[in-house]
Amino acid sequence: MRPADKSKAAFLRAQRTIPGGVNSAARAFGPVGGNPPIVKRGSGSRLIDVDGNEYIDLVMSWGPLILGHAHSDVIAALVETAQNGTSFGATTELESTLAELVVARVPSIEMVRFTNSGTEATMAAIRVARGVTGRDKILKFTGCWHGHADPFLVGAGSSALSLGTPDSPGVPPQPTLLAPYNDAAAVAAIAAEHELAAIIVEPVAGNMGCVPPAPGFLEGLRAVCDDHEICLIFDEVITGFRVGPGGAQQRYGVMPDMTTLGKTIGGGLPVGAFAGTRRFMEHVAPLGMCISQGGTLSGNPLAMAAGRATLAALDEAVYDELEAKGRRLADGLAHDGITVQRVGSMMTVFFSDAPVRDLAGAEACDRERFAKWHSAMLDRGVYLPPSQFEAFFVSLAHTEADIDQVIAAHRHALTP
Ligand code: KE4
Repeated sequence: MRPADKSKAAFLRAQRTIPGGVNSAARAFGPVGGNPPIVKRGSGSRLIDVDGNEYIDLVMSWGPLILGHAHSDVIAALVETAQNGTSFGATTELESTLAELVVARVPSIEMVRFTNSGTEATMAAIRVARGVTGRDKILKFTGCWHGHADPFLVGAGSSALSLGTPDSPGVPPQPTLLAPYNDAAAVAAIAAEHELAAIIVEPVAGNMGCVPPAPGFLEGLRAVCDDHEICLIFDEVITGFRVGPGGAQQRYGVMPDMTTLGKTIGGGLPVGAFAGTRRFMEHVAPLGMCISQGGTLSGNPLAMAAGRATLAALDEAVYDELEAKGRRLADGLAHDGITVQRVGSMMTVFFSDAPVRDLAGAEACDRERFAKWHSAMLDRGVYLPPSQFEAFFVSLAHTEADIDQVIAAHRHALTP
């Protein structure tokens, strides 16, 4: 067993003043048991906890750290930028630089507004869709997570799902309709019956575990939105710049009306963005209909600098490397009784014999076996999300030796 006295003491300390000792419910170890390692620092593909234990990190801050922890380019950009001040509440050229990178690389995006989180981005995107269409109802998919704003805490995935409150207490009735992921026919039926402002979807689901879109699913959503003049929103907070240089919309060739981004575009700093065609974005305050959005630290220089440094390192060639590393890991994790589902460098080990194509499939997985596996992997120095309903990530910092070490730990963890 790895030493854990300092982590246990630090976790007890955190729980005295912070609910559950965590500042995000997704970090709670309830679904897997045991105490979470308390992190001291990260470097490359590694996390080191306060007891000095080292882990190969596959959470990577839940996706942002596609270059790895404390990448020299990101740190240098932060140090240089911070010396000029950390926030002004006024436009800087750093914002335009990152916005221009996003517009140049994500095919459907003509304009972008930065926020401080993915939650703020999806919240704002729905508001813009409602304002421009004049409709109230939205449709999301059971098991998808779009952050913790009220409209989305209905049939929600990620921490809401793993902690048993997919319909969170404290949320008044919402005009949010639900459909099973990968069921375009159900969406068409709902759209025929209800006047929808927007359909919001994770183009590759990550928050019920990694569930790729079935062939024709995204195309079906596009067709329904065209038929009924509904705003199609791709929530690419995870997939943006993760599953390809232009995100999932470029990988699958389906263009949304609006896109939300986060994680990778901030390189580990707090960030989000809602973006889309001018038809929608030219009504964001102070323009057009003046649909409200604000944020003290939105587009702040540090997040912009870290995001720019990250995207600057993501040329087309790195996606071949990420694909190869993702494939190597997924192939090595394959085993009887489990299903590994992957898109690029994001993936999930489902404790299920059958492929998972929606929430019902994810919920049918053996979560007790997942919990045992998670703990055994942690004991063997591999840090994974503490829930069956999450994706994990390979970064450019993960070496083939790291990947082979994870595979070896996995094989031992599965040995009865
Ligand atoms: P943030 O508010 O956490 O920056 O972004 C919310 C969000 C929006 N859309 C998608 C598709 C997301 O995956 C997320 C956040 N992802 C979770 C993990 N599944 C972040 C971890 C957490 O909540 O602590």
